[in-house]
Amino acid sequence: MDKSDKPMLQVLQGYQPDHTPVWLMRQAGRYLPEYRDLRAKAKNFLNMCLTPEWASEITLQPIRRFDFDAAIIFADILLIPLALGQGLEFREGEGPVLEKMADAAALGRLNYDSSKLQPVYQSLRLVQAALPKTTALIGFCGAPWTVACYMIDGTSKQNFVQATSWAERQPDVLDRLIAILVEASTEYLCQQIEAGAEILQIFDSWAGLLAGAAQSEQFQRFIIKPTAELIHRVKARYPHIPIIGFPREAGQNGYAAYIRETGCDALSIDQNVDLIFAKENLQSVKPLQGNLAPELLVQGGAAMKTGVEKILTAFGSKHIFNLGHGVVPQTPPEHVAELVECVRQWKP
Ligand code: 1CP
Repeated sequence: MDKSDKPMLQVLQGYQPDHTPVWLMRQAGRYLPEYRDLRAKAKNFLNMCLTPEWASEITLQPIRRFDFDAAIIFADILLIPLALGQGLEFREGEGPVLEKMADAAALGRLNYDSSKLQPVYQSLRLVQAALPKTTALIGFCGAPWTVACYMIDGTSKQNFVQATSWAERQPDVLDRLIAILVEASTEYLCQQIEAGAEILQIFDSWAGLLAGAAQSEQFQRFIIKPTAELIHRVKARYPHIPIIGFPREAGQNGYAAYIRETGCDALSIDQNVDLIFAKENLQSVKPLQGNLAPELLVQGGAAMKTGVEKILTAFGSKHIFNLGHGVVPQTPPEHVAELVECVRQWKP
């Protein structure tokens, strides 16, 4: 494949870029005053996701400010349940609330309506047309397991007791929901590529719920297998588009299985993963992304700098700098600027 002029793509294609690329999960959001201004005008979070002029503007805000190596389209993993016909509301100060799925009968009522997601594709087109030449555009979706968690429980408030109980007590019903999600997510990701996404990320934020030693069979069945299926289907149509997987808090065994068995092109790791373990057992297989603790970005100063340098020293090349999870709202924007500068200036 021809060498791209985007550092993000260079790493994912196996080339060595001039600098380690850097972007941050949740790089658009409430820590930015310009986001809060638009948010106040838009009132409703879903409106903001589904109005291409707003969503594209919000996607570009952190790029203008920090010159990240990648933009991630402003949307949400819960737009898939919305397109499947499930009620979804983002309540002020409370986060997302979905209409709960009471039982297997609720599965029969799901029906994917791709027209509901057209605004996301339009946002991608607007962003792609406005991005600097060396900035890559990331599309994304939630992993089937994580999206199923929200669909079954309705919120994250009860630690997804219902979803984990389905995994335990009615795995066949959960298989059916996950198959529906694999199908819808394949379409969603392929359409994002058509609209200009150059890289995809699959967020499995709640992979950790199935990461215990006693659940390794469930981890295979509800995380590895459906993710591999999703990646396989997208790659059958778009083999050249790299896919980053993020099975958050999967633990050493979980991450090791995921990087080998899902067909992902790179692995994003959370801040609890030991750097030596990651270098020896994961980065030896595929490029890694991560894994600064979001709290260190809030703290800033010497503590943050030390953390950044430890990660850069451990991983050298074959690495995309990022956090171990998303930017939190109380993060001072100046710390983000310092972080980017620190990564850009670093020399092995
Ligand atoms: O302004 C606000 O109050 C809204 C906060 C917000 C934002 C900025 C939500 C609600 N979603 C988003 C955007 C978003 N969500 C992006 C945009 C791009 C970027 O990273 O800059 C992405 C990639 C997501 C993905 C997402 N949504 C995940 C996976 C990543 C993660 O954080 O683990 C999850 C779990 C969600 C669900 C969701 N949406 C919003 C919230 C507050 C949550 C988490 C709710 C919960 O579990 O309680």
